Amino acid sequence: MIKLIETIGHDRHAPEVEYDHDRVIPYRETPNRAELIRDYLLELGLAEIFAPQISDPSPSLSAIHTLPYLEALPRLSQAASEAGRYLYPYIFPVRPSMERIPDLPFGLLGRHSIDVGSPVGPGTWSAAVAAAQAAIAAADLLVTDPTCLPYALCRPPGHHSGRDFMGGYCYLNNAAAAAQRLKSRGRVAIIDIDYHHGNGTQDIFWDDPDVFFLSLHGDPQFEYPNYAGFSDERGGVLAPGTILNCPLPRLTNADQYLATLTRGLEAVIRYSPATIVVSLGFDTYRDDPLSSFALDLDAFPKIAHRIASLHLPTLLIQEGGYASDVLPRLAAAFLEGWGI
Ligand code: OKP
Ligand code: ZN
Repeated sequence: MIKLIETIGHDRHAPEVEYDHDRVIPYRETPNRAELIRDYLLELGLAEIFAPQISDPSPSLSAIHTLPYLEALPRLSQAASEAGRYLYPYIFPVRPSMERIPDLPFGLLGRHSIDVGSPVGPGTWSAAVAAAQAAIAAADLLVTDPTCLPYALCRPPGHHSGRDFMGGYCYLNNAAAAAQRLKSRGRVAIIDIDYHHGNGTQDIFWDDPDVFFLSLHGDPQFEYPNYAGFSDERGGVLAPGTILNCPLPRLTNADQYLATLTRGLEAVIRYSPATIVVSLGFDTYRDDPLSSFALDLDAFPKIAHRIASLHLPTLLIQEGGYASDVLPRLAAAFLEGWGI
């Protein structure tokens, strides 16, 4: 039985707008994403809610994020609460000559942001921590029962958040927190099937030989996050070959996607991990507002079935997926393909 783990209080993080170049548009990473998926899976009887014991996330978080970053986020939420609005970065101190951080509400924000897609509001820190806690609880559940399939409905998502940065709707890296927790059981492989490259996860485990990272995504030549996700990024000197990036072209269809996934999973098998973390995004769907792929609903059970065929203890971490009307059906199709 699939065990759904919700993010307690995720709706305290709900920015209203995001920037799309010269436009201000409604923020796409909305609270109802998680609610729609939960309601539909429960209605179909595909999953049951698991309410974990609340555990201290600090050991996992301080292993994957830097201390200055972990101190900056709650301070920024505090500053947002005093300002009574969401704070958006607009100055990025990318040069060494801009090291000094001004004592202003947004002073830390540009330093720890890669883009303008992760505004910080009064409830952002607590929601991000709760999402990481859900991911960590999923890992603990998997350790207790390696045959169950924990599914953490993390909100906000995490895979664009690196050791010391937020970006692309992400603040704390939920999948990395789960993987970090699972390392006590042996080598971990993270399989990132969100439409966007998991640059944050790659950043965190770049030099870690105990975590393998496989990502299939829109080619950074044309797609966010643009500055990472190329196939020649294979891991640092301490962990060469532990990253496998599979950038894919626009209009990638199910056959092309599944063929690439199969090759990627062969590399996962060669790595022989003890456990699997899936960064599960549904934005590969052809009608997703952020997607350029051509995957239809039928592709999702097949994707799930291939990953399930590894026959390894696995947990699921929710990342993206923005076609809210089909999102519940995409999640159900994925779980049905898993065959539980
Ligand atoms: C988060 B996840 C370009 C907007 C790009 C960033 C997308 C973040 C996706 N106009 N926005 O991987 O689903
Ligand atoms: Zn995505």
